[in-house]
Amino acid sequence: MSEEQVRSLEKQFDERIERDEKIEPKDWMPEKYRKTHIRQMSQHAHSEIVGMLPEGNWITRAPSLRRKVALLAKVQDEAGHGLYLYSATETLGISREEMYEQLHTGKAKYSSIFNYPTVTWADMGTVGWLVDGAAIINQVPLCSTSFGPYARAMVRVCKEESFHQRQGYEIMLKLCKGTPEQKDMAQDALNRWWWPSLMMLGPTDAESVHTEQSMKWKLKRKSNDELRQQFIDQTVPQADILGLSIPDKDLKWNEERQSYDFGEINWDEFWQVVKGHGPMNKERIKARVNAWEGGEWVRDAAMAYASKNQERKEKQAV
Ligand code: FAQ
Repeated sequence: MSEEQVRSLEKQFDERIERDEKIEPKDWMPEKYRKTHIRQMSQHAHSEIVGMLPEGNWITRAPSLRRKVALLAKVQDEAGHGLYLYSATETLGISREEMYEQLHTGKAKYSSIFNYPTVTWADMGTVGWLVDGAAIINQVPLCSTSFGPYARAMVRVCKEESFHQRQGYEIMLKLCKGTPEQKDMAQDALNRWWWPSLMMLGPTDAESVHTEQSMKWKLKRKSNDELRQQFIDQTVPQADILGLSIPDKDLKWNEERQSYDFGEINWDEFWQVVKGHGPMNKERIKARVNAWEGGEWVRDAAMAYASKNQERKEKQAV
């Protein structure tokens, strides 16, 4: 293809983005657009799958049958989100095996938040309340992202995340209305998860290398800092209802901005976690690699079954 033809295709592509048209897998797209989507969407899929681990840890220890059923359903939903997202990413020409390989070798990232341990039952409440709360704020704008399969997957994901957030908040409400020990447990969980939840929304806009281009392509519809502010403004009143205090001495309502001012985020901690040195990074990857290796016989059996079926069909057709 000549340079002139590429320029003309790029122009048509930019115009489609401008008109808010969805880009579909078989449409022409710039190579960078394809690669950026593979990066973000596969990282998103990995986050959902790795995100099952901190909560999976509590399924056998949930304090009642009702809690167990709800947690089990939530973790299953996360598996489903991962699978939609892997399928949507495959439409861009990368295989699932390649994506897994990138996760297992550390080439692809997944959300920093899942590298923290879930040490008490209150962590299940806090993960639902804060982590799913932040995930919804990040993902609702993705329902109108420019790449069709990603945008459509996000609609269902967001509905389910909303249930997840409410089940987490309900656990917190119950603990906060319980004994002083239960309330302390809830406060302790909030103290540990608050800052990592703010970090989850990504580096500051000044440090974010992808935001500018991703906003132009309408992959991202809001910047990391905008989402973080929205998350804080939404969550502080919820903490007030619970009677819990946000562990930030600089948190203050700003009348002029009609938003909360907040304290300095420890970005060194964030980058350490992103680079693989968080409290649970090694365990998380080990669990995924073990699941992949341990599942080899299942994949082999499924392939053998599929090829036997195919042979049978071919014989019947003769
Ligand atoms: N952790 O230039 P930016 C969930 C990386 S799903 C690790 O700002 P971008 C559901 C970033 O990749 C949670 N790395 O990047 C659930 C880039 O590195 P790269 C996941 C991070 O893409 C709930 C570099 O830093 N959600 O929670 C993080 O424009 C409960 C520079 O950053 C999504 O994936 C981080 N937190 O903005 C499941 C949503 N932040 O790739 C279970 C879709 C940034 O060049 C239980 N993704 N980095 O090597 C997004 O919206 C965006 O990708 C951002 C980052 C906002 C995460």
